[in-house]
Amino acid sequence: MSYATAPVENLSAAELDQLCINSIRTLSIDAVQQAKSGHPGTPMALAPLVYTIWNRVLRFDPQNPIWPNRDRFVLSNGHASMLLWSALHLTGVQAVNADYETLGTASVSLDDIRRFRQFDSKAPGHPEYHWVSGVETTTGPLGQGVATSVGMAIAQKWLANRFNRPEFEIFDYSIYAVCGDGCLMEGIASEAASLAGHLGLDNLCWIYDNNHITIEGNTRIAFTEDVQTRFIAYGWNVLRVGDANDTDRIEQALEVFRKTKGRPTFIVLDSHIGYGSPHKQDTSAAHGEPLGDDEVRLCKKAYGWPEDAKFLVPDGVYGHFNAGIGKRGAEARQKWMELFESYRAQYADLAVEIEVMQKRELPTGWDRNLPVFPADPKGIAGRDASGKTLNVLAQNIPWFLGGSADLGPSNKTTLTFQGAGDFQADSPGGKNLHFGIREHGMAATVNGLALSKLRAFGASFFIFSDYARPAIRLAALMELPSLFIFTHDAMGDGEDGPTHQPVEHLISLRAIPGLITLRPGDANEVVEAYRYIMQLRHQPAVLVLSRQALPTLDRGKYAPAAGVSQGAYVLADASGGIPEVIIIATGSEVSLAVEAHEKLLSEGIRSRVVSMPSWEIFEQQSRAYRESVLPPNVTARVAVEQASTFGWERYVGTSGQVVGMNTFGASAPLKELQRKFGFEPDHVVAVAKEQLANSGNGNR
Ligand SMILES: Cc1ncc(C[n+]2csc(CCOP(=O)(O)OP(=O)(O)O)c2C)c(N)n1
Ligand SMILES: [Mg+2]
Repeated sequence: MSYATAPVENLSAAELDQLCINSIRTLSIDAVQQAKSGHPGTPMALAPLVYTIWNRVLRFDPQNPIWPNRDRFVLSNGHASMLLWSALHLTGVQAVNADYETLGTASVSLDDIRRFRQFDSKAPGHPEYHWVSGVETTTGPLGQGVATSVGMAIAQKWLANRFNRPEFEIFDYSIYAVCGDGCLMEGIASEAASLAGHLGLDNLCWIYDNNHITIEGNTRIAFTEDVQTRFIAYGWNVLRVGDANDTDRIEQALEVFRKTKGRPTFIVLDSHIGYGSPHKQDTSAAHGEPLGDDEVRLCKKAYGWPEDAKFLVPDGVYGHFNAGIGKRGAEARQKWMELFESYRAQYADLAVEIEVMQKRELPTGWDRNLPVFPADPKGIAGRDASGKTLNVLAQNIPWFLGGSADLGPSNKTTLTFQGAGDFQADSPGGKNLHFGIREHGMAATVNGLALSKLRAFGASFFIFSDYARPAIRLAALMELPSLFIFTHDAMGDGEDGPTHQPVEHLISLRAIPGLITLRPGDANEVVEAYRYIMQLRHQPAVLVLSRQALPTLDRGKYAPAAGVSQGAYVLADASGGIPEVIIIATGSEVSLAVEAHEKLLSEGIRSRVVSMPSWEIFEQQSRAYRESVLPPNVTARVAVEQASTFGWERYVGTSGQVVGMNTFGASAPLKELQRKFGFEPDHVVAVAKEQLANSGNGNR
């Protein structure tokens, strides 16, 4: 009789291990076969690894997958998602809702696995944070998971520094991330690994599935570097386990990780993709397609599994996971809860802070002392107003921190108040992160911090948002309140020229669902933008700021900057009825629009200026409000934005005009560029008049 169908009491410990491992393998194989789509090979190879981490090592309570001090498990090679769905299912992880309540149902049921990759199944194609409880971060775009894990590791260090007290190790968790060749080929992983090595993040362990296979075949065609030496050079502790089936060796290596101080650990795990498949093992054929019915039977035979059984979880498997991770996790959490109660008795304020943070709420007084900028025609740069606001917020919100990709002095994101400090290996309480010139790694790291419930920002020049975009997109997909601050928003750095002048960036970020893009028009709009952003709990924001000084508008004369919270608002209007022409502007072009408006008024033309810092926020307003700002019957409209004209038809209509950019700009002093590209009051006035003449709905 096969061990797979034997009475559980007859099984040796080794057989029980094998039973669990092969359950992961066969569930993965069956799910992919049933879906006729997916990646069976890597789950077949890494089942022993996942089994070992989850059942022997991970401090994680399946009953409460959001317990703050849990170890984190990241599957960076997200195509191998069946590993995670199997683990979440077999360990009985419970579902949690958006209000952080456990629902009393399985996170991933066997039925979900049967419906792998189908609509509404909790076993989608790739791990999706926010959709499936127990997924720590969304992965699939290779490299993102490992990079995000660096943010999680920084967060643990920071949290430990802030909250741990003698006898109270409130935060002492570890982060495990599994990755493949693809992750390690991607640049983002190199950025993140370099940063992790520099910071000596000894709470971080990456396990590299060294199978020499990617989609096009053997890695000898494109990836022949010495990965181990590379990680040694980054300052990591590098270990190697020569056989992915050797669970004891894997466990030992993980033990070495936990004892290693002062550097992260990189475990090279030599594996065979499609392990057990007589015809597909060690080939790319095992990577991304179902094995086929015949091969499935042969694999099951090789595993000593009933060949015809499908989605079989033999007796004893659930129980064995329950006795392993279930028991260990429940005990660990129970102990922690008790610890936390005595912590609360001694450190009430800190305990409250932890609880507020876990719910993504803000501490009382978070917006006190926010600056108010007096009217000033010379004004102040968006980045400077931002720097002042950030420094207030970061004092009011202890867990609000961040940094720049080496442009802190230029982005004005450096936190300069007493005690802000730098985050380094020997100063893990610092609030200034130095990401180095690694925008992509930075953005993923910010996501890792946000996943750990910190409020975090990363900064660079707006032009380099492209370098961070995949992680910004993931922040939106994950519904994380990450903040990305980008300065030098348009042609303000004139002489730097086209390589430094963003054009298509605004519209391309506006195209990301769920992302809030804000381009405030003066210093007070910057403050209001922050006020809006800080209250976001499930949406990322991109804040786009000017390098150059912008006039601070007289809010006695014009509408209050609080209108920012509606995305767009009537900033300046004509008296005597509905406007004849509307000028819509964002950011540095708002004061230009106001100047043009004043000229039009002086000529007796009823113009209106709409400041529109955020399309997305405006779209969330009621139709009545939107139509009060942009009355449908006023068709003479001009949009002014130093960026691609693409998309503005949405607000100016097909008959409207856009004063914008259709080229990459040029290298010249800003004033000259403004003249050349038409960002001057007289030009805007001329375009407005043209609109009036053409629209036929003006009075003249
Ligand atoms: C950024 C990115 N580029 C390309 C892909 C498409 N893709 C998915 S898996 C894969 C091959 C990955 O190889 P490896 O990481 O070695 O995984 P293995 O086949 O060994 O499981 C590729 C190119 C992706 N998911 N993400
Ligand atoms: Mg591979």
